[in-house]
Parts: sequence; C-alpha cells; structure tokens
Amino acid sequence: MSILKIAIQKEGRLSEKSLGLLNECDITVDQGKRKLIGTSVNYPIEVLFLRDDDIPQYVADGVADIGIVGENEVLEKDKNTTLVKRLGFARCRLSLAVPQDSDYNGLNWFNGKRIATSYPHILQKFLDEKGIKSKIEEISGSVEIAPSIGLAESIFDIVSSGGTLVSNRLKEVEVVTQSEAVIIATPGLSKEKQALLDGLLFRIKTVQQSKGNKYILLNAPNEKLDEIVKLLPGMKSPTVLPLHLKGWSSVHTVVHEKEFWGMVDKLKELGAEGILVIPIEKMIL
Ligand code: PRT
Ligand code: ZN
Repeated sequence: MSILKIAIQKEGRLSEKSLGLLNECDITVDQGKRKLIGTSVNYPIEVLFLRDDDIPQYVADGVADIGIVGENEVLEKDKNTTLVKRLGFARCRLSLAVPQDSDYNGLNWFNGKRIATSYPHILQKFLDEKGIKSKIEEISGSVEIAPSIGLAESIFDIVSSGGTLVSNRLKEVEVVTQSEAVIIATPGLSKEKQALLDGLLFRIKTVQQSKGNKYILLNAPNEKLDEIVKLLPGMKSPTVLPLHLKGWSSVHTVVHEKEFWGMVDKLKELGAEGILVIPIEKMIL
C-alpha cells in the first residue's frame, strides 16, 4: 500500500501549526522517540521532521512527497517542486531595510552598497531585475545587527511586525516579496500518492471552510418568518421547522461570525428569541 511522506519543520515557527493542521484533519501523528520520523495510525502518512531549509531539497529529490514550508525558503532554494496550496499562516514579507538616519532616496541608493542577508538568491534576482549593483554579504542569522557592527550598510530579511527593525534602528524601505506557509510536492507523484494528497487537500479545505462559521438556531414568530429568513444566509437556504407552540418556528442556518453581530439586533427587533450559536467542526459543501 502506498504511503504519503510529508516533511514538516522539526522545531520552529512552522512546527506547531503544521502538526496542528494535520490534527485538525483528524490525522494523528505519533512522533516516536527519536522524533525524526512520525507515523499515523489513522492515515497512510509518514512525517519527516526536518530543518525548514532542507525541506525544498528533500521534496525535489522525492525523499519526501510533500512538504510544509515557508514560501521564502521555496523561492530561495529554487528547487524543482510544485506549489500545491497556500496555507495562510506564518505570513511575513522579505524586505530591504536601511539605518533610520540614512539618506535613502530610492532603490538606486543600494548601488555600491553592501546588503547582509540569509536570502542571497531572492535578493540577487531582485537586484538584477532592477539593474542595481550591490555586494551581497551572506550570513545565516542575526542579520539585523549587520549595519551596527559595520558588516553592511543595509539588510534584506524577513519582517513580520517590524519590531525587530525598529529595535535595531532600521527602517523598511522596499518589500521584495510576501510569504506564507505553503504545501509543495514532488513533480509527477504516482497515481496512488496523488490520491492520498488529494484526500489530504480535501480534508484541509473542509477544515478551512468551517473556520469562523457558526451554526445558528433561533425561534421566530411565523408572521415575521419571511423577513427573518431574508436576513439569514445559509448553505442553500435556512431550514425552518414548526415548533410545538402554535404560531412559532425554529430556524437553523450557518452564518459567518463576522456577519453575526451585524444581524443580531435586527433579528431581535423582528421578534426572534432563544438564539443559539454553535461552533462547527467540519463543513463539506
Ligand atoms: O531551525 P530551522 O532552520 O528549521 O528554522 P529557522 O530558524 O530557519 O526558521 P524559523 O522557525 O524562525 O521560521 C520558519 C519560517 O517562519 C520562516 O522561514 C518564515 O517563512 C516564517 N516566518 C514568519 C518568520 C517570521 N514570520 C519572522 N518574523 N521567520 C522569521 N521571523 C523572524 C525574522 O527573521 C526576524 O528576525 O522574526 C524577526 C522579525 O519579526 P518582527 O515581527 O520583529 O518583524
Ligand atoms: Zn531555517
């Protein structure tokens, strides 16, 4: 029987969310003692716990069939992998930053300057596209301190809240690319593995669809039913069932929590009572 091998980050910003995503899909991973390989008892999947930098290579080589990794690593390593799905977490951007007191006046400022980064490939591609000639100083960590120790005049690094830049007296001047966690796959997976991947993607879609959606139940006076039903969206249309009490009905539907607070006052004005809001675990459309 075929098994789908998935690479996820062993320890870091992506680890918990990646395992959490599998858990939400009802795929329980037994991490084992050595924590390098995990298996699942309820889905034909094997999990390889790796450094995020290594994931694109492992997937390109087919050692892992798929991987969950930051788009920044996929772009930097530039291996032969297929982007299958954006996951919407670990969002960040890759930006150029300069000292706050510098006379920055546009991209040409970088001509002849040194830029410290852990992402030389993405940076070189950007500079070539813009016709800028800079010297790239490749370092593997603590990029933000490079200007203060005299290693470079500027940096190119991941920015999320911007707090790290501010505390190092730097300012973000150009956003080069955005990034989020993505699923990548080995090109040309076998039919069996592709079917397992499709099954996983279906589960992810189901979990994502249910996020933020609530199941609503309320009692409505029959004479206001039409107006109440008009206020409520539903997967097809709300379900209306008669109550034992004459003249009243029970209305059931699915509403996004963002819409809920906007409609609750109007529902009450129309005479709706006993409004229950219930979380939805899975939603298959
Ligand atoms: O050990 P391993 O190689 O596996 O992990 P790692 O240390 O290389 O990566 P890790 O765990 O730090 O990050 C994994 C991935 O998370 C990255 O490749 C990005 O795709 C994503 N991500 C999202 C981030 C951030 N947000 C982030 N803020 N990665 C790093 N940062 C760092 C950034 O380097 C900078 O130092 O946070 C600082 C900036 O944050 P702000 O909020 O101060 O702007
Ligand atoms: Zn890394």
